[in-house]
Amino acid sequence: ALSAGDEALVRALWRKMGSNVGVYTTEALERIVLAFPSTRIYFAPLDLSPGSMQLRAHGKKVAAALSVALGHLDDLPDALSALSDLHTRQLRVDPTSFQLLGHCLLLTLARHYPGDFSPAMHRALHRFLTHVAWALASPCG
Ligand code: ZNH
Repeated sequence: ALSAGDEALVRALWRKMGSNVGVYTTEALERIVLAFPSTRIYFAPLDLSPGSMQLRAHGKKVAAALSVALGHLDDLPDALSALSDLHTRQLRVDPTSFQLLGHCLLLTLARHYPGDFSPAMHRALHRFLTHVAWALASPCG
């Protein structure tokens, strides 16, 4: 699991973002499909133009899942089991794409919160996102 210090840093940034988590998650999605076009294949049914309603709606869902994950760091696989099923069995998202999304989210947050983005915050967020990706990418049951 994350260290208490890592968890505290992530929680502090989450509080600061408040209702903007979905805005930044959407920005990360806009970035992933532009910077890494190979990931577009997963999102084929969605309108991927910047600012699209579908992308924003999807960003909000991903943000909500990340917030749930933050509240369940001790039982992530359980808390995310339905989503893990979706990502492994149905969507078959490859591990690299999870890393790329994490990268895009880190970059987005660093741009919006430069003053908060110490190396320790970088590490804490990276660990958090790695844990979530791991829980989502491991088949359950
Ligand atoms: Zn994912 C979906 C989350 C990653 C792709 N997702 C989804 C959802 C959610 C999520 C919540 C919704 C579900 C329902 O509706 O039920 N994801 C998530 C998270 C993460 C992710 C948290 C991490 C961090 N994804 C991912 C990646 C990819 C994806 C990496 C690729 C690249 N997803 C996806 C898709 C979908 C999803 C494609 C479906 C969409 C639609 O709508 O169709």
